[in-house]
Amino acid sequence: MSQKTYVMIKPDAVARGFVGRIVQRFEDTGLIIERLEYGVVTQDEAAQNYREHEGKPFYAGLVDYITSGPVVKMVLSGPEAVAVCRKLMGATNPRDAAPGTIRGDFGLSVEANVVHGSDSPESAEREIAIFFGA
Ligand code: IDP
Ligand code: MG
Repeated sequence: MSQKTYVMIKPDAVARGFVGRIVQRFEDTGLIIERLEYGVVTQDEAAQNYREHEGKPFYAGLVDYITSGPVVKMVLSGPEAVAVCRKLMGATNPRDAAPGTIRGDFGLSVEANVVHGSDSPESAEREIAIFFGA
């Protein structure tokens, strides 16, 4: 059954020139890129996207970082899209992410970890609405 997920190439990866290579890896999965947009995340969008982390010590830094420069926002669809993208991204901390995963290959630190991807179909629906509207 087809599923949608929200993926975002974070500011560090856009600034370092990895957009093409990262988009390629998502395309290589066979998932369909339904939406793709370059832009800057607003404070409000960042707060909505990361509301589950509000109150954590890294929250302020996370919002500052995700709004610090342009990102690439995508909606991908296909079978098990959420899990397929999470697996391709690798562990949250690039130091723990396997080689061959996007974070394992391009990540610098847990803060600058290259990509965001929805963690469930429910999160995906919510995040797609935040960044692309209902
Ligand atoms: P995820 O991006 O793999 O789903 P989450 O736990 O949802 O990971 O955290 C959201 C983002 O917050 C991470 O991608 C990472 O950039 C940042 N983050 C998570 N844990 C830490 C931490 O302990 N210190 C600093 N930043 C963190
Ligand atoms: Mg998460």
